[in-house]
Amino acid sequence: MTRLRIAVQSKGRLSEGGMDLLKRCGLRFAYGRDKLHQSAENMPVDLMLVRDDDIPNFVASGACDYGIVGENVLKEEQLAGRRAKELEVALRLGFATCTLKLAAPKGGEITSIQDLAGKAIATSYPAITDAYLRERGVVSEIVEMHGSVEVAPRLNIAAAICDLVSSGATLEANGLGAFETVLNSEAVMIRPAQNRDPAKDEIASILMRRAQGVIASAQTKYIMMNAPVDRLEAIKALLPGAEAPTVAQIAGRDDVVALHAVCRERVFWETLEALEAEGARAILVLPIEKMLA
Ligand code: PRT
Ligand code: ZN
Repeated sequence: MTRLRIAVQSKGRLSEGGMDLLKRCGLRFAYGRDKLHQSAENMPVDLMLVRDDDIPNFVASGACDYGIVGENVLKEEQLAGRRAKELEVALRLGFATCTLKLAAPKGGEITSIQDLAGKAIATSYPAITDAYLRERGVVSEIVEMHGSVEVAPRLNIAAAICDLVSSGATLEANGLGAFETVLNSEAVMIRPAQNRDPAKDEIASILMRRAQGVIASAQTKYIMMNAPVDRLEAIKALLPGAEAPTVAQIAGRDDVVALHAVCRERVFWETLEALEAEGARAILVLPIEKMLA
């Protein structure tokens, strides 16, 4: 029987998020994970656990059908002219978000990309960095490093760096300031753009439809409250990303109704306080576990 093979990072920032997403999509894996393979017990899906940098090539070569990888790695492989050019993004997964940024020592002479002309830039993403600068007419020397890129300026290996940033703590700790965003990235599901096996695509489409529900429900909340009838319109207007809330009678009351709504955007404390100020009471915000839109 046909089985879908997905490449997932074996350990690192993409592995936990990737495995978690697949499990939330209903895949169950047997205990006793072998080093390279894992098979779902309840769906025709196998995982291949590898280094993230190898994932585009594994999918492009047909060793795997789909893969979960950061857009930064996909783009690097595509620009470096390897087989990854024939890949496409099937679904954006909404985790492992980060930004590839150019940064240089704070208070130093480099504050914009023009200052990088003729200078050395350390990065793990040489193809992306080079293409970005060339498109802007800046010619620099790219120094390829794999790991601890942030120490390069201090060691005089390079004048600036181009590295991934999430919280910004690493740049801060190394006295570096970012001055240009090169790429925004998140985890994506990739596949070959052409010549896919329709039977495998069918399995993948079930999985991706579930994944869309998981991703959407992670940001979505169910909100319930008692609302004064005369403030109903003002209260509805405060609900973030809610479509047509449900309004229900409360037994024995004609001044207050029960209001239920699905909010497709984050619900902050400020929103709850604003609702309360409009007279809403007994406000509950509940997580949504699964959702089919
Ligand atoms: O062994 P393998 O090659 O599989 O793992 P890896 O070391 O290449 O990958 P890993 O697990 O570090 O990252 C995998 C993917 O996670 C990356 O390709 C990105 O798509 C994504 N990601 C998201 C990040 C970050 N956030 C991130 N902050 N990858 C790396 N970082 C590093 C960054 O390089 C820098 O050193 O974290 C540091 C900065 O973090 P802050 O929070 O201090 O800004
Ligand atoms: Zn890697």
